[in-house]
Amino acid sequence: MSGGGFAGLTAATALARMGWSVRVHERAPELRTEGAGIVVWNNSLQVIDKLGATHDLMSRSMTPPAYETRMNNVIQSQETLDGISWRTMTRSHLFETLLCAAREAGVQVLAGSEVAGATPDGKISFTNGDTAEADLIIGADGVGSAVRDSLEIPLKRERSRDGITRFLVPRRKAELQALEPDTEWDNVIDFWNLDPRVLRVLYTPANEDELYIALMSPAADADGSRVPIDLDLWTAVFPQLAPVLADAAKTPGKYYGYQTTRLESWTDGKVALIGDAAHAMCPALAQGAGAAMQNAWTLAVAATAAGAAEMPEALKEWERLERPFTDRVQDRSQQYADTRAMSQGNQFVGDSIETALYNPTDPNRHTVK
Ligand code: FAD
Ligand code: 3HM
Repeated sequence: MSGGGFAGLTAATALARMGWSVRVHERAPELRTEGAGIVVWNNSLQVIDKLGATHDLMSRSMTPPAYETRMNNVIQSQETLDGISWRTMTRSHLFETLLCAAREAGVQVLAGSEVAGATPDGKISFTNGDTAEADLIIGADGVGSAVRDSLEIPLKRERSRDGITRFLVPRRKAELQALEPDTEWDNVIDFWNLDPRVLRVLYTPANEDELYIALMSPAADADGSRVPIDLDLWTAVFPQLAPVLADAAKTPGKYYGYQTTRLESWTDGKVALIGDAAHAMCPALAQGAGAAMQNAWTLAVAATAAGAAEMPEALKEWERLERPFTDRVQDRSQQYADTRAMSQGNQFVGDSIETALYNPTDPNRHTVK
């Protein structure tokens, strides 16, 4: 396995629990994740349950009462998302949960081990000159995947005009309540402003103590996309968030431009790609890591059912069956990024929630009902 992120740890744990001997090579010198908060939905919650990690995941995560959307601070919708399982948390909590599950399953995780590339016949090489062979090689090494690039799989990258800077800050619930007493500060609140200027704050409580805030602006807006953030600008537009914006201004932050990566193929011989290496997407529907975990699980099931000699065909069949679900959520997320239509509220309905509701662990999911 190349990469010990959400995709790599999930696939590794699933395979180890299905009887494989698994080694994860992670380039970073320490095992940890970057970023702030994350939302996970039924599709990945089902996988986490199969990995035996539900108890750990629940311990420092929450389901907010509603996903609220505001335009110029006027409430457009408060979606309670009844019937949909979803959970908010810090990224480090999700990562620690998956790492713990991997270790319990007997996965060997090597930090400071950088993969240089792989070949379709099952050879993997490392930047220190070492090589190894395996029945299955998985490229879960993120949007800049060395495994994918070494196979020279053609890809298309689409960029959007907007992007986001993410922060993890203290909740400061009492201070926020004092500023706006009628607000339910446990909700996710998606604060949009489109006119006269596109600036958005996505406010996501991650647990009792920690808050994830994501500040969106067009890349062309130099002041809006500046890091560290322009505190005067953001506080002028979102005065009700002043205490948490002040915390965000203390950390450097990194502006991330929305983008989608689509590959001609997710597999080549005994090599499969999952997660951002295969299908990075815009975050509007909060499904990048969810789709990564979904595909990690279904790949593990498909590979386990195949013998070593049938691996290339089994991987192709896995892609044929599973990829359309990911293609669709990539397209939808890209469309939301392009149209900014999440600002209208009431968007977690119909086709938009197909991926959130998907259960990749249901063996009958591809049979016509
Ligand atoms: P990564 O997390 O990038 O992990 C790849 C790993 O591979 C890293 O640890 C890296 O160090 C390692 N690596 C890289 N190269 C090598 C190499 N050559 N050798 C060995 N190791 C290597 N998703 C959600 O589901 N919900 C959300 O709410 C959500 N919000 C998001 C908000 C923003 C602003 C963004 C940008 C993304 C968001 N996502 C969300 C998407 C999610 O972060 C990604 O889809 C997810 O992290 C992908 O996981 P991954 O394991 O494929 O890749
Ligand atoms: C959870 C989440 N949802 C939407 C976005 C976005 O549109 O940038 C980011 C997120 O972390």
